[in-house]
Amino acid sequence: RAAAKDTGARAHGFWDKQPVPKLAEKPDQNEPIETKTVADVRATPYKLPPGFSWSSVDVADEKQLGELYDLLAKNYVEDDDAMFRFDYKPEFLRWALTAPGYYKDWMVGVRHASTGDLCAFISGIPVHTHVRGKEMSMCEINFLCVHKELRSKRLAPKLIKEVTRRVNLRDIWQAVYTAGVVVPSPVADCRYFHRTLNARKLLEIGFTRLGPRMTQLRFERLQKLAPEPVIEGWRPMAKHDISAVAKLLNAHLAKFALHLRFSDEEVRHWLLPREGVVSAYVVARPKAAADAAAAPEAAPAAAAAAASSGAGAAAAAAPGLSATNDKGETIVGFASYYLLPSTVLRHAKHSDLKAAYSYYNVAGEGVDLTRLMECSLIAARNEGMDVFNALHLMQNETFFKELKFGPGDGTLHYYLYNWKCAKMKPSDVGIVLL
Ligand code: NHW
Repeated sequence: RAAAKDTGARAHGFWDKQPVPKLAEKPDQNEPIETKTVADVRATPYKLPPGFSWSSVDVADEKQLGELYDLLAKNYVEDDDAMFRFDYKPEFLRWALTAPGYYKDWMVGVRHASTGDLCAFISGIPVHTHVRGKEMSMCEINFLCVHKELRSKRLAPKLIKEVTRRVNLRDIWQAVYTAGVVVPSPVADCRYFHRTLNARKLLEIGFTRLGPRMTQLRFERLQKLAPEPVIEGWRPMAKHDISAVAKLLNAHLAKFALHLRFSDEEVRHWLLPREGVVSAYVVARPKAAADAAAAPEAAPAAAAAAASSGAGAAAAAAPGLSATNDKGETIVGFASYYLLPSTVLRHAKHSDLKAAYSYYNVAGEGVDLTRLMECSLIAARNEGMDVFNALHLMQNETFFKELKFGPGDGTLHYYLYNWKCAKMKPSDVGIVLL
């Protein structure tokens, strides 16, 4: 909350010198802020304070993955009241960081020279990003973390400059990232919404409070969901759905001013279910039913046209999308969420909060987005999740009320590095970061 109130009045010793728009600016271009070549890039790493050394973290190595897990589990993001801290599990980190085509040297660690302990980290992975109709190879930045004992020593700017150098050496000049804090300058601001799945536990840990005149029993009843998903043809996504999901997803994402493009390999990596990490479902119509409905193929052209006209969420009314999978079924819907628990700090009874986060969802031909998301809520509840979180981006706002999501305290700001463009509405944003 405090961060969201930051209006930019304070000086930003580091960010003021970076190729990012100033907070007071209202850009209307769609272009890089600076243009350089690889020959302009410093060939050697930035100098660290004495006693520290750079160390690329090999996340394919169990021991190093464990070291990264420990650093983040104790020092990564907490809420404003320090009640919860993200607990990205090792398996999750491996998934998040071994993106197709990832580079080991974009996993930038800092170690204590004497003990070898990992004490700071930042990561980058390669992505194909579209910004207002322009496609670019970018770097997606995440997991910036400095050990609690080393805070406020300007180590974060060092990490950011070093990862920028390594990304630039691969001839990539733009990055996309999100943060709960305001620095120069967000391209969009999205709020978190929460849907209770385990009412009693959320009340016990203080995640949720009862409103006036609400009893726990009434609250529990209000949040009740059907025992099983309610859409016919809903089933876990399988390998034979990969190319159909890629078609459906890319056609859908083209509706948003800011989105990624996924290759089949990336869909396999990011969206095939991984137990305890990411869950994904499709709505599949059997071959015969699909023939009868004569569903058209995914229509990326129409969607792209809607995006370039800036139609944003209005494009939701475009003709329904569908794609045929490797078994001849027609895929008309797709839903996914990732599983990211938080540690409950200093609580006598509970040690973790099990949260599902809405990831990518497509309601295609004949599928209603609200019903699709209701199925996701039920699936997440059946997987033992306590809460289902979603940002108010893409078309998410359309189902919050009916499905009983409530607004949270947190705002997540979206950023582009070395890119100047007009600010976006949350409904223009089609990227979900982990
Ligand atoms: S956001 C999660 C960030 N991590 C956490 O909140 C974990 C807990 N906190 C910490 O570990 C998801 C530390 O407090 C951190 C700061 C490390 C956050 N984004 O070293 P100093 C991401 O990972 C600026 C951007 O003294 P510290 C995305 C701050 O404004 N800037 O602080 C990351 C100030 O600069 P200013 C942030 O507390 C995106 C300076 O750092 C920031 O010891 C990164 C202070 O440094 C944040 N979240 O350590 C940018 N937090 O100008 C990528 C603080 O205001 C850019 N700061 O004086 C693109 C790079 C690639 C480009 C490729 C072409």
